[in-house]
Amino acid sequence: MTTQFEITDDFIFEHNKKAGTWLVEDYEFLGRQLRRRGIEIEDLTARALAFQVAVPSWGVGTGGTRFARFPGPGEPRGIYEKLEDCATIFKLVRSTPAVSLHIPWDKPDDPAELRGFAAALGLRFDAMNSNTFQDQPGQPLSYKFGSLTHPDRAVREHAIAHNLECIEIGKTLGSKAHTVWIGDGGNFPGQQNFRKTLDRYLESMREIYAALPQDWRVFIEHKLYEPAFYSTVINDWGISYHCVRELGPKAQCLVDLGHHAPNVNIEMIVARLIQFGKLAGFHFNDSKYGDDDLDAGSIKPFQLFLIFNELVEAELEGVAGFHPAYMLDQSHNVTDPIESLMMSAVELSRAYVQAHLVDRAALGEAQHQCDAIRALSTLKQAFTLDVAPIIAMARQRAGGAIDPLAAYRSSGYRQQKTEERPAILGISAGIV
Ligand code: PSV
Ligand code: MN
Repeated sequence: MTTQFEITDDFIFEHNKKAGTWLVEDYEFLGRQLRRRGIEIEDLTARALAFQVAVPSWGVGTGGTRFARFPGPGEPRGIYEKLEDCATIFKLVRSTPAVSLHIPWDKPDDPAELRGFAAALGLRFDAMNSNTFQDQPGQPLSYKFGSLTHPDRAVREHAIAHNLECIEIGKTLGSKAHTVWIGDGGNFPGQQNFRKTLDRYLESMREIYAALPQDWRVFIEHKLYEPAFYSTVINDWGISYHCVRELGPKAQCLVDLGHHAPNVNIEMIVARLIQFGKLAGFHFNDSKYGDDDLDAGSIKPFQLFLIFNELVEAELEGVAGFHPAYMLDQSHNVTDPIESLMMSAVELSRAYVQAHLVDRAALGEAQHQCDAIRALSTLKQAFTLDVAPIIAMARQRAGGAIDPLAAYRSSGYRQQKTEERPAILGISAGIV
């Protein structure tokens, strides 16, 4: 393989020198401010250093809508180039050491080799993702009217076999979880029998569950609508919860932030799932109208904070069985995907650190005294504090960039990749 351009540690170090002055000043000032509140800034920086989120293999390609996809220059043309981009994100932000793989979009010919390639870049593999919402070229049976819930047993078996294959690949890659999202549902009243489709789903999922290695989990991802516009089989967290209960302890509910009706109280769903020991983890993104797949924290940062407030509370309490998998799931249609994923990872670190700022004793007291205003202002006090110096310091200490966006842009990475990766026709690198 010819040498590929990469952003070096030296480059990041030199870039940081320019931003370093203000960082030390701001960090010291914030440290003094926090000390007045009885908080030690170094404890928060340690939290920021520990926070990790996986990036989606499919997210580094330019996404699209059902109308069009506008490919960007220097897009990765296969999984090896996608991993290069994931490694670039990791180098700059240092909180994204894992990649969540989508099969067959990013199916490796040689999973063991891919694992080695990733490891050499400092990356590992997070949850696997199956795809039975699309027909693959030459596929003998179609998913047009469903996959795991299709009335025809042969189609269901085909979809089950695909999921088992994902688990097999994942075993070689070192993954420990499998995520199942199906697009199954109906577009017209009467098209599907609601009870029968759910029965068939559970029957199929039992076979997938039975194939899980002993130390794996299976994540069930619900979604309100799309591609089915009238009824979706696994439409909300209630159905998802019912299914994971039916399946057993290795099954948990995955929350994709875009998969709910507008204004749904997602943080409360998160709290419920934590309480029931069934929170698998997240597909983080943001949305204004539906499953927009916008960048995390770009539309409703307060909601993101409130979700992390629940997560941090559970973490601090040491709730049994609480180990959520954090992943991004976004579609970058008009931005450079590397920039979007970096900035989203930063937004998640921000929400995580802010949630650690909540004065939990004051909140508990306000709740006990039914003092709604004090409870809200306790949360707002944490949410409105600018913790940028903390997360920038954590990045720098981990060898990442103080200002990842500026460092990335000045590195010329995308221009270099544009030369190294001449476009090939027909790739569909992002979400279609
Ligand atoms: C479906 O909208 C989803 O959120 C699922 O996680 C898919 O695997 C992913 O997007 C990619 O399309
Ligand atoms: Mn998702």
